[in-house]
Amino acid sequence: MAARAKSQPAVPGAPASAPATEQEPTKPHEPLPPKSDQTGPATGTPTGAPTDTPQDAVAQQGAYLTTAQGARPSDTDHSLKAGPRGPVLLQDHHLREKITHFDHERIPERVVHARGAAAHGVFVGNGAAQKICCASLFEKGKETPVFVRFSTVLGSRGSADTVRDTRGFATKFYTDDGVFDLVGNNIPVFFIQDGIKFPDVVHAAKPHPDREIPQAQSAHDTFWDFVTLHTEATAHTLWNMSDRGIPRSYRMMEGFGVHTFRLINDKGDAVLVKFHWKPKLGVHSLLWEEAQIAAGIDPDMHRRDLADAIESGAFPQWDLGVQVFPDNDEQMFEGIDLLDPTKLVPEELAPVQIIGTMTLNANPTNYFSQTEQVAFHPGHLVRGIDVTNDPLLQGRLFSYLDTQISRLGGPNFAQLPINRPHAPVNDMLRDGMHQTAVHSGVAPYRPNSLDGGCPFMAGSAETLIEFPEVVKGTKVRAAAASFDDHFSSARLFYASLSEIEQEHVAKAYTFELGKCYEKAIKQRAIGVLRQIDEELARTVAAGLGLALTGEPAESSAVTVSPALSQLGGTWPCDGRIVGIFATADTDPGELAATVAAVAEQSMTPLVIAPTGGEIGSGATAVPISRTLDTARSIEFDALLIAGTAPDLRLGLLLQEAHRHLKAIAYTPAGAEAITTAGIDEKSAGVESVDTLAAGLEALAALLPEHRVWPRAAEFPR
Ligand code: HDD
Repeated sequence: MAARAKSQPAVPGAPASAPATEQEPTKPHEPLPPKSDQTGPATGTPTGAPTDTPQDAVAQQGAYLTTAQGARPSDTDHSLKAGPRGPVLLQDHHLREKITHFDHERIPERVVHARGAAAHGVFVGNGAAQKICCASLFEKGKETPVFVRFSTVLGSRGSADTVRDTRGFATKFYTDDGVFDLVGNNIPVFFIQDGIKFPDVVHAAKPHPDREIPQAQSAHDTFWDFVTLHTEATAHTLWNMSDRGIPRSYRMMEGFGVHTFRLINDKGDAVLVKFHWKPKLGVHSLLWEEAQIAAGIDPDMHRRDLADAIESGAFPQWDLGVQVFPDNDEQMFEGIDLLDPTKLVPEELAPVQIIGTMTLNANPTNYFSQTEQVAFHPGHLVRGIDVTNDPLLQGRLFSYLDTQISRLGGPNFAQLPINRPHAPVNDMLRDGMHQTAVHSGVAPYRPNSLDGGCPFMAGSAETLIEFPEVVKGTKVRAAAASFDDHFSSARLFYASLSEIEQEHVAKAYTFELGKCYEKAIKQRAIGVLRQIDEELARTVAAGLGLALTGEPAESSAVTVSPALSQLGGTWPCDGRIVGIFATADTDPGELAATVAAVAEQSMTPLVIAPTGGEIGSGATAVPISRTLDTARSIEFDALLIAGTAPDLRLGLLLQEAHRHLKAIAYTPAGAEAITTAGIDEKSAGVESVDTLAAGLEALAALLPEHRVWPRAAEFPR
């Protein structure tokens, strides 16, 4: 359907505005002289991306310390006093400026998704979406800069990365047509169906208001009270209890737009789509014990992993894909309501068609000005991409603009370097807190005759397309009847998991509910679990020592989507960490060659030894990266053991790695360490080798499957 003609009245009965040619006093021309913050030495790379950005020059000019006013103080370590032991003088402006600014350094953290890590990158369209969408970023070969922020949802800014939670996956595309934000999660369904319930679910999931505990956890009474009383949350809760809730790395997560969006082509034809990010490294997770250990040993695990991988040149990549559906009146597909964000459409029914690839290739140069100040909004759309009536999405369209005003201190946050569009900006927004642009002209309204008519309205071939959907209905606070189906999506996901993934789900429910105090809540949860799977409910009830209460599911019919399981494939090992345990007896030449060989395979070698320093001496010396004081199993994807040490921590390292199903190889010099740790040398994925080179070969053969899954059978269930 074509977009509404420009001269057509927006409100029925209102007079049509005059055609553009009559309205403008002059013909469109180049805009008035650009705002001082849009060109010239003050802006450079608008996002402050790590190039030779003159933005940095503005931040730090000259070699000498100055006050904020540019004067050079003589000393910054002592306040001005009446004598060295006397009182501090009120006239010390340098002191007051320094302390006052420090007192105001913090801004409110995000009300959700407070803890995050981000990276710059580029998106390249492959042209496959051009028939259905006129957005320039999807054109074949078109390169669009991006900034991506990954996050946990519940924890505050200083919380641990590896908690069980949903992960945010928000992408800002700086397109030629303006900014497009795809603000998604690593889970394709959501807890609630309507934005009006967002404050409720967040209040329930955040720490209890009396003691403010637990931090960054869903394992507490109010969360489980909410999700068992609001059974629309069943599918999202199940995804959180699955391995998806504890990713191995931000680089190894899928991303989902969750809602159904509308894409429109140049002819005005529309289709409905769901966006998917597919990681080239596959989808991998931690084990729960690893996640817990990491929260203590390395709470920055995911942040560090992302930054280290990018710094070492192992640039993470994702394909962007869409599932495409006809835009008909029902907005249903194979019985699945496309406006219900608690539902997913199996890829087997609607394949994900790849429309481009994103590479993250640069770390932020400043956490605050980029990762913290970035402001996403699902309503930041460009020509060719529009929203649908999903009531959750509609609520979000209000919330994100609003939150930035309190978080970033006013309405001018789009002028912050990381938020600036790369497209020219000529809005009629003026003044306000933190206004940094120096606008020219006198007539920020239109039409006007004083600024030569500028800014002009672009022609319909260039403007945003607000799809002219026919809307009618009775004003009502209600949801569609199809929104009453709260369990089919959860059943589908659970049935699609492999046996070991299902075991992890049962253990996660048992752990989380085991942390609740109220028996009635746990008992209610068992009733909800019966609606997903009878055996799952039985296992969790047994683990909690509860009766199998509630009713069995009315229907046991379930479809299966193999694409939802994480297991069964092989993936590239870029950025994987191989720990090599060596001692003073290890041959430095052989060790150096192995370290180099690991790096050549785009993996990260870390040499572990009983104490710090180097193995060998002189030019061939190999630096030691970790000692038995600083090494812990969670950091390594695989271990190569080339020595032993009379130290219990070496045993602990090996036992944990073994229990966590990590690939292990050992040379004859490492055999004693394996035996001392009590590891059966016949255990799956524990390889005895003659040389370090052979050990690396053995590990490289095991790592593409992420873990040695068959070893799980060796442990008691
Ligand atoms: Fe949201 C942040 C993702 C529903 C209100 N959300 C936020 C971020 C992500 C998501 C990734 C962090 C962005 C960043 O890194 O800065 N949110 C989602 C997804 C949702 C969703 C995938 C459902 C499909 N959110 C949602 C609803 C509301 C909000 C229904 C309110 C009605 N979300 C917010 C917020 C935040 C936010 C309060 C906090 C900080 C911010 O926006 O910038 O406005």
